[in-house]
Formats: sequence, C-alpha cells, structure tokens
Amino acid sequence: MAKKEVTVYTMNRCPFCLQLKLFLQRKGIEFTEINVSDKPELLKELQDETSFYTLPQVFVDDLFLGGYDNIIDLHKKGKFDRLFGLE
Ligand SMILES: N[C@@H](CCC(=O)N[C@@H](CS)C(=O)NCC(=O)O)C(=O)O
Repeated sequence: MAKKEVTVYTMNRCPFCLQLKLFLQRKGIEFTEINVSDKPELLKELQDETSFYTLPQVFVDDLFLGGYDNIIDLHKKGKFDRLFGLE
C-alpha cells in the first residue's frame, strides 16, 4: 500500500491535539504537524475549506477526516487500520 500523507493541524494548549498525536504515534503513523496558533489566515482558510471550527483537524492524502473524535470513531469501527493497511 502506498504511504499516506497525513497532515494534522493543531494549536497550542490543545488537549485534543495532544491526544490525537499520541494516538497516531502509538499506531506508528508518521504525520506532518501544522500549528496554526500564530497563523490566523491559514486557520481561516482551513475553516473555510472544512467548515470545522475546532482543532485538531486531520487530512489523509487531501481527504479531510475530521478531528480527534472522528479518528477514534473510525478506529473503533475498524476503518482506521484498514485505511492505513495496518490489519
Ligand atoms: N470533538 C473535537 C473537539 C476538539 C476541541 O474541542 N478542540 C479544542 C482545543 S483542544 C478547540 O478547538 N477549542 C476551540 C473552540 O472550541 O472554538 C475533537 O475531537 O477533535
């Protein structure tokens, strides 16, 4: 399976961002973190694109997957491991 590009948008003092990063690390998934704390324009662009107003926000190969809860939900349904070929 081709390696997937994972991008995680985060901000400072964000417990959900930390939880998400720990989860990805535990799963052995490499990701690029983009912290938007000092990038209000980028944050606005992101929100306009996703219509999602909390952080973290996760993209896998340009596909928007949502935030921490969404990732955990995918994992509980077995879809996360399938997406990354981990099974
Ligand atoms: N359900 C979301 C909750 C994320 C969340 O509440 N993030 C906080 C920071 S840890 C946030 O963006 N707060 C700003 C806001 O709610 O406007 C998830 O699981 O990702």
